[in-house]
Amino acid sequence: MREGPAIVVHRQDYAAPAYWIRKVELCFDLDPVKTIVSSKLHIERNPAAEPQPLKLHGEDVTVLRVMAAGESVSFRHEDKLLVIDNPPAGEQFVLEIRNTCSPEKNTQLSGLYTSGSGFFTQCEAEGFRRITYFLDRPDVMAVYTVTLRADKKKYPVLLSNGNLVEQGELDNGRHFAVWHDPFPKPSYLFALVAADLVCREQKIRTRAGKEHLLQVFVRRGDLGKTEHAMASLVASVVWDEARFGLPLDLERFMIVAVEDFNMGAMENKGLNIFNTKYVLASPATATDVDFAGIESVVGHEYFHNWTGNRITCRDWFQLSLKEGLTVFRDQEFSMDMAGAPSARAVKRIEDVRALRASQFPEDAGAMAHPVRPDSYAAIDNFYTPTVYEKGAEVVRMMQTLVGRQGFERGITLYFERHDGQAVTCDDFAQAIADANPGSELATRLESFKRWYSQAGTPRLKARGVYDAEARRYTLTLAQTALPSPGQPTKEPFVIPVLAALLGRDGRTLAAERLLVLDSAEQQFVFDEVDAEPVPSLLRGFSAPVILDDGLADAELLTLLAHDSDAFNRWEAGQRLALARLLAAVAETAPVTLDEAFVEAMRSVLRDPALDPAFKEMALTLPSEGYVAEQLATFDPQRIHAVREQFREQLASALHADWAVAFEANLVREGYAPTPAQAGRRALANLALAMLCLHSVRSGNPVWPGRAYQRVKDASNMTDRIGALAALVHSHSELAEPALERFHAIAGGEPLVVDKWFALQAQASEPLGAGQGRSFARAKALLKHPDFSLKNPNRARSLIFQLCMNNPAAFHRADAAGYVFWAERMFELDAINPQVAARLARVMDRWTALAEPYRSAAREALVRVAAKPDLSDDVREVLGRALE
Ligand code: TYR
Repeated sequence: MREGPAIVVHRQDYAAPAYWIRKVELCFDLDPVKTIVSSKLHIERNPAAEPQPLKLHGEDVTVLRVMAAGESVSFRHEDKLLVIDNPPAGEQFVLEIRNTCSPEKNTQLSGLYTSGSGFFTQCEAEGFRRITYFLDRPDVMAVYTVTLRADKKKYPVLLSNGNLVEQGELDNGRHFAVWHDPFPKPSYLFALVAADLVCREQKIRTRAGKEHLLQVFVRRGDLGKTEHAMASLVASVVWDEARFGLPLDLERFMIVAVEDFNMGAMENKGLNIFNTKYVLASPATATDVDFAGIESVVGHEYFHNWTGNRITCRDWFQLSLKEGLTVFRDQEFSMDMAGAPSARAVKRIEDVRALRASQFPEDAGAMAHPVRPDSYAAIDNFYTPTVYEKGAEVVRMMQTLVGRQGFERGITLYFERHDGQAVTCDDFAQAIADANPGSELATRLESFKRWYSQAGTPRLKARGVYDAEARRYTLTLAQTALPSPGQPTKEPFVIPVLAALLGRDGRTLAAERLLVLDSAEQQFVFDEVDAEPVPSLLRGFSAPVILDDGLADAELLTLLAHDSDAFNRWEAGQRLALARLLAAVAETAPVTLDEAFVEAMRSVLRDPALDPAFKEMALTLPSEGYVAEQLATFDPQRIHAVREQFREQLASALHADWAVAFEANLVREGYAPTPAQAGRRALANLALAMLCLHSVRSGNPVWPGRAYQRVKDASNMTDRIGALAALVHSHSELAEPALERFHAIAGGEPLVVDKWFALQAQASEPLGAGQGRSFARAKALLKHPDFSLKNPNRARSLIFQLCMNNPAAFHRADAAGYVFWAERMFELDAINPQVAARLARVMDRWTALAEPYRSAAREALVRVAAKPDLSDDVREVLGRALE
């Protein structure tokens, strides 16, 4: 924390480092109160740079001694830098530093910290400087040798990156281990672990015939929950080699689970460190969604070994180079693992739904930034849905433009050119284009790259005209992009539009083809079209845009019933629902669903040919957040009231069908987290929620009774929490006893207790009498003995769920939600600025709130922003919000 304005870093100011560090020898004497770090840095001048002082980054570390070329050297501190004005002459020299840090005091969880009784590190993006002084930037890559010393009894397991070269006993009950990582890496990929852990191991042979050791380390007692993580790791190794020809390059690959962690997981070379949430799973403790999350995060971190570690980022503005690409890869992996085409489609729908829920609002709010940002005050604020999920869409568009094989050729060329280097997003796009000369991408690469430089979600308008005589359909596509912070005007994007034409009866009139819009407006002609068609555009969500195709209800109903593209089929249903929600919110229509819509939903629910997972998604109304997103000014209470009333109507109109769906989708075979079983459980849970909703309104005790039984007796967590949610959201009298029961069954298991908090924080706010009950409950939970602000998972499960995922409980006319938020901001920022800055983001769209919310939100923002010693992280977010 610093007085005065934060330092803003600009992408254009990038300069290669004046010094390189080629080799690092690190030695740790681990102690929670005071750890001693000795480092020996083999430094080389960059001959291309002007002679200048050596400036090393450091934060919250205490220097004991600095020696250069074997002699003590004078140094000074300049802000957070350690400056050596006169480093030894010559091209190369050795610098030795001894310093201390305090892992126990490190509540930020960046750098070296303690969690439970162990030591763990998190160095991305700028955590290494919190361990020792260093050139802590990703383009400085070195070979590391690391010695760890610690008490043997307390910390029997000592791990770092690479290969174990030596271990042994020391005096006073201490022991040591020496690790060597042969691959040069940036400091953000360094990791160490010292703790009392146990591990699951497995050997795997890659195609070259080499054997590798895979290990998953967890706390004693958690070993039984590591099977799925290990299976996911094995699958990831196999998949990356099969799909992209990228084999495991290490003798040993380790995953370590830790309870206190700011994010999901971290790809440290050979030593991934994971939030327990993405490692530990058993049918009794984890839901189907958790199992799928583990598969995708294990995949994500493993795939980083090539896309991120072997080729890394030149600077942090290029973050999407590794994250966008690696999200794309983990999405493809999960799709391939899902197998059946319908299961792949379900995964795509989930990904798009997540993009729209988090990235679209970001792109429309105060923190909007390009996939490759131009400036930042705190880089931690840019681990965003834009860099990750929109970045993945940009990579996906490249694949669409060059084809799947062309994309694989592009990846091969990328590694031929850049393996071992720190590069830019431009380098990546260039390699994909160069491997595909003459392709739709290569011919317009410069304009395509606007996806990296321009923020905001483009709007795509599509209108078609059919000429019956000429049997010709002419489609006009036009794009516009709204201004975003610092970008008043935009150049046209290159938008790949996968399109097909359907007849009103559902037959195909024109097979799918790729249209590429690369100017403000263009026409595309379809010949030999037999009848007036219904266009199915942007199939599979082929570009991250907002589509306005002007289709009428009748046409959307055709797509919902017949489109061979499952994504557009789902989308048609969502559009029908959204139109009704928006009309009712604006009070241009009564809050009553029309027959046509209800019957369409009934057909979906009854259709034996549709996947249960698809049905569940098609029958779930667009979220309150997504509805708010469509409006220039929104009233969260009104949106909640309308959506709840629609849900009640669907619950009662389809009552008998829900009962059939519930019974028909009960899974009687043994639990497996497969897409097929998960889909059935999801639909059964939705059905149960609807049945409870209807029962509570109609005073019928049967379904709540069944739900309560399920909370007690379910054989897996998905069913148990599904039943609990059905009771809580329907405000059943059985909700309280069921919550108590659930807490008792949880038996203190942290990840299950998190779910218990999260569900209550998300509890639907009742309409009319009882309104405010959910907020009051969440607030009271702050005092629950199981609650802690220091553990990020726990803080997120209560506070973030309330502020982000329960709009009607949070946005209150009496401003109590905003007061709650402001208080938590103060508390959290003092503990963990990264987590606090994420909480600050709930206010991103405050300017779009209707009164009285808008003024009250502003007041809370101003109050927090006025605090003098805020972290740079929080100040940057609030500063942008109030700009
Ligand atoms: N690089 C990590 C990923 O796989 C994300 C991460 C970033 C983790 C910063 C921790 C952290 O502090 O996405």
